Amino acid sequence: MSGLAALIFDVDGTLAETEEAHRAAFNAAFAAAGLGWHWSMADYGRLLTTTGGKERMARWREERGSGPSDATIAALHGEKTARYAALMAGGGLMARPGVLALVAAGRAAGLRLAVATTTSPGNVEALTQALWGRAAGDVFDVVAAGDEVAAKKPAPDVYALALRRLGLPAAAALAFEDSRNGVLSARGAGLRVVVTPSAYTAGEDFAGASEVLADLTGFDLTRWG
Ligand code: XBP
Ligand code: MG
Repeated sequence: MSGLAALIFDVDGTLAETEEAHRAAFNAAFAAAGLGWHWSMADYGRLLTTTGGKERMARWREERGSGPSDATIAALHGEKTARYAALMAGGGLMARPGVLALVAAGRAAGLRLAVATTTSPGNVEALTQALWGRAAGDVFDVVAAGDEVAAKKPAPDVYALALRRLGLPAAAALAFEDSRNGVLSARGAGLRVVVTPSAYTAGEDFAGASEVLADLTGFDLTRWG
């Protein structure tokens, strides 16, 4: 794997099936605020095409024709994030198959490891604690997350930021994604991307992906020089 120097992972849906925890946290925050909003799985599946929790709430407001201000949405999102962290800390979350082994294999092979995600740095921290029992900075060399970029996926910004922080050209890295928006983002930054569709993204169009796999079990890094 001479030319490959880094692996860049999406978080939600790729490292673990987290979207049901996100949905539960959103609904709990809505209920606590007495907002009268509730997202079913069908609602959430549709809304997920809008990346970012605040942006997703704003879309729901627009679709309903009225709702809370942007400032209230930001506060609700803070409440949702706290509830999500508590759910992660409660235990029970599993990495998707092959993820822990691939991260360990990448480390052993001397590759640098990064995250490029739409969710917040705090949620990445909660997830690495849940999956590895370690801080995000211990598991990953670089974390590029959420509102650090102006435009979220499918824009290439978050992958471009991860590459900048790694100090590597796109050709030296491989991205791992679960969604069409993620593929568009990674490809926009010039990266090759492997897709493992998740519960909510199965059936999406992954055109542009180098490979689409059921999961990362037995993923062979030596094929990706
Ligand atoms: C994940 C997202 C996120 C999460 C919620 O996209 O879109 O918005 O659903 O996280 P990706 P926040 O896997 O492509 O990064 O509420 O923290 O935004
Ligand atoms: Mg994802």
